[in-house]
Amino acid sequence: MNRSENSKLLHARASRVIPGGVNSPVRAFKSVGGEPLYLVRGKGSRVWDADGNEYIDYVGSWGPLILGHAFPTVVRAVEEINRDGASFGACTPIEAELAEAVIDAFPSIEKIRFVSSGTEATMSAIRLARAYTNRKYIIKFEGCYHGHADSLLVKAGSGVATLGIPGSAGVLEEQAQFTLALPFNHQQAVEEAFATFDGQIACVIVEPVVGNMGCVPPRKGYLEFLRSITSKDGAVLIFDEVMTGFRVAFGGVQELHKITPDLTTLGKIIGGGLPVGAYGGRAEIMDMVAPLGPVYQAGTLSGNPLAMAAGLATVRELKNRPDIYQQLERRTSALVGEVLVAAKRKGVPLTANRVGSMFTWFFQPDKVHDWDTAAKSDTKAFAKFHSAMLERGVYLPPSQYEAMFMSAAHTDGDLQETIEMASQALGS
Ligand code: KE4
Repeated sequence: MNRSENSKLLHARASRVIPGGVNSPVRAFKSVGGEPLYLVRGKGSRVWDADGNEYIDYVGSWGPLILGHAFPTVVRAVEEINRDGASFGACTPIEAELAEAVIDAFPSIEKIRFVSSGTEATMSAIRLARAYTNRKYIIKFEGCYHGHADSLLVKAGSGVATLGIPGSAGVLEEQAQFTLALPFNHQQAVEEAFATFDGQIACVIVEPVVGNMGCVPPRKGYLEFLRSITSKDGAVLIFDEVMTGFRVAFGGVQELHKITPDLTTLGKIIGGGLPVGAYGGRAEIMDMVAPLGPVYQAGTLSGNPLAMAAGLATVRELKNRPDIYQQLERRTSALVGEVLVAAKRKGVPLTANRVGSMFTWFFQPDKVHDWDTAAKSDTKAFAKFHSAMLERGVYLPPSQYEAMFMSAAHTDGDLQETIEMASQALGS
């Protein structure tokens, strides 16, 4: 049994002064039960908690740490730039350096604006799309998460292509009604929405490979369909690559599928573990953003030197070591496949989706291709697996509906250990 006294004490203290003791809900372990971990150190593929327990980490801070924890080049870059001041709220040379490095990887991006979170990125991209098209309605997909902006915390209405309803307390019906929440991977629902709201849809925002209902790839032809129907109608196509950017490929999903979205949102890896988000795309659209144009968006710490340095060091490392992606592909494919074999041997219904080094094991017998199928998963079985793996020193995301991540720091030894622990956990 892992020791957890210190984590418990720390959580009691935090819970007195922070809602739920957490600064982001998923960290509270509500969907897997038990007490949240309090992590004190990470190095490479490993993290340690306040009780000294060591884990192989497959959360990786929810995606940013593709190089692993405390990657020396990233640590050094932040230390060095910090010595000259952490923030100025003024222009600094490093912002254009990171902008150029990101644009180099994403040809669809002609201009980019840095913000401090993925939420800010998607919220700004939606505002920009509405201004550019002078239209009100937006389309998002059930099971996709784009951060917590009001217009994106919206659930599907009663029928397909009906007005959205608030997905959170505090979101107004008046706001939700302009968001259509459609099933992912279903072309007909999108065709109906564009027919019903012909010429009124400002944008479609999509996680081109979904991470937030667990990993769910697009069906063959689906992204091409979204590109075609938005181009025909004059709606803006936004690829939310906050999670997939530099993750599934150096140039994200748009590189894998050779699709050019109008706008792209990024985050996570481009901050290398520090707070960075970004939105970018065609100059014709981006030039509408203040101070050039009428769309206002701002941020005290946007383009912050520390965050830019961490992101630039990370992106440059990935650029200089393209072998990383082949290595991640090989290792992640082996891990996901071996655990499926172990589950079959133990008679545990398990399927998986994987794109590159992001993946999810779904505790059910059927393939998952949208929210309705994802929601059939046995979350209790996942919770048991999660705690059995924690007991065995493997830290998985505390929710069936999250993607797991392999980093370049994970070794073949880590994989063998994880497969062995999973085999035991599935049998327990
Ligand atoms: P942030 O505001 O959390 O930086 O980014 C929001 C966001 C936008 N788009 C996508 C595709 C995302 O995955 C996210 C955030 N991802 C979650 C993990 N699934 C963040 C973890 C959390 O909420 O604590």
